[in-house]
Formats: sequence, C-alpha cells, structure tokens
Amino acid sequence: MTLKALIFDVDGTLAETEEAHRAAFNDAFAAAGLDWRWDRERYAELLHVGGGRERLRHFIDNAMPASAPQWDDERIATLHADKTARYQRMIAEDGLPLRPGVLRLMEEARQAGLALALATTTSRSNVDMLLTKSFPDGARAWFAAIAAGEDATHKKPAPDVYEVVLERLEVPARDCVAVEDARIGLEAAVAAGLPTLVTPSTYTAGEEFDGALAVLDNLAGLRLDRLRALHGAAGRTAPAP
Ligand code: XBP
Repeated sequence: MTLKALIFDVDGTLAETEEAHRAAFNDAFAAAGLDWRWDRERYAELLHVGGGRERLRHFIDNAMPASAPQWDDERIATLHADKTARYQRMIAEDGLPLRPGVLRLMEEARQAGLALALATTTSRSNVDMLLTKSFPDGARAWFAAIAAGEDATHKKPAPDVYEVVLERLEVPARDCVAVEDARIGLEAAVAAGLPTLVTPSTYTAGEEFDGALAVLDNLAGLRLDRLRALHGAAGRTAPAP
C-alpha cells in the first residue's frame, strides 16, 4: 500500500468554523422570532449529530417535543437556509484562518504528487465560501474530489460521504489517509476503510479517538515522511482485505 491521497474533513479540521456555525444558528433563531439559544455547552453535545438540518431536528425532537409537530422538514430547511446564508456572510466579511499546518501539509502533498480531497457533512456552498476566503486564489483546483452534505444520504458517523469521495478519487481506501477532528468523523472514515489521523478542534478536544492512526494537536509539525510512516505502519497491522 502506497499513500496516494489525503482526504480532509472541513469543519473543525481545516478551520475552527464551529463558532461561526453556532453564531449563525443563534442569529437565525432570533430572526425567526424563536427564543432558542445554543450556548457552547449545548452546541458541543449537538455536534454529535452531523449536519445542520439533522442537528435542528434532533434538538426540536428532544428539547421541545411538544412543538415538534409544527416543525416539518420544509420548515426546518427554511430555517437552516437562513442559517447557511448568515454563516456565509460571516465568513465572507470576517474571514477565518486555516488551522496551523493545514496549508503547509497540502502544499507538501501536492508537490509529492498526492491527490487532495474534501469530505464534509456541511453544504457545498459553505465549502466553496471557505475555499474562496481562507485559501490562496485558485485553491479549488487543488482538490481532485469534493463530497459535501448534498452528496450523502446519511451524514457522519455514516461512511457515505467518504465512500462518495473515494469513488470520485478512484483510489482504494487503504492508499489514502483521512484527516478528521471529531469522533463522529473518525467513525465515518474508519467505516469507509480509511486510515485516519485526528487533530481535535476546540469543540472535540475531550473526545475519545480509539482507532485513529495518531492524534495530534494540529498539523503544524507533521511532515509527509512522518505521515507516510504512520500510514505504512497501519497497513502492516491492518487485517488482510
Ligand atoms: C461538521 C458539521 C456541520 C456543521 C454545520 O461537518 O457537523 O454540520 O456543524 O453544517 P464536518 P451545516 O466536520 O463533516 O465538516 O449546517 O451546513 O449542515
């Protein structure tokens, strides 16, 4: 097995986006006249549900079951669309820095001829906004494959989005490394057969990451030769397919 591609999760892995997502949810609630407010503690729990619409559904069903019948999928989608617009305005206006080492590792991987890909439960337009605002010009072309929320029937921790990206990449899972920040993302990637490195984000730092190739604070010190060594070592201990 040879390392041929790196597949990055987006939210929390490329950048600390979740505070912007949380603020956008809260602003959308206020604009809709709802007295809901997600503080950091509640949002940390809600992050165990992948995908914004699914997160809203989970919150309504569990925190306010009496009003759940008033919230059909269409109404949730409308509220979520407003949240998405607000999130994108925040990124467009304020920008958001990439996490340490992300760009450097991507550049080293590209120079070495590895393919890059993105696999996320957030929507494609949010990914495009981050690529435009937080990456150098033209970075969209760096990615041989991108799979987003719209591409997956089931959100993380289901493996769907990773399976889609692997199909688009046309590289076997064993020849890739996924980079994730969260337990549900690790579960999704591992279920798709991917050796997975974890760089916990501010919201996921306390989670368990059993089954990860390695857990690093961030990607700042990670050189490609070290990543190749981790990947190779995982291959030697993996059960035969
Ligand atoms: C993280 C998520 C996302 C965002 C919200 O995605 O769970 O759902 O919190 O995104 P990932 P939307 O780590 O896979 O990038 O509201 O746009 O769904």
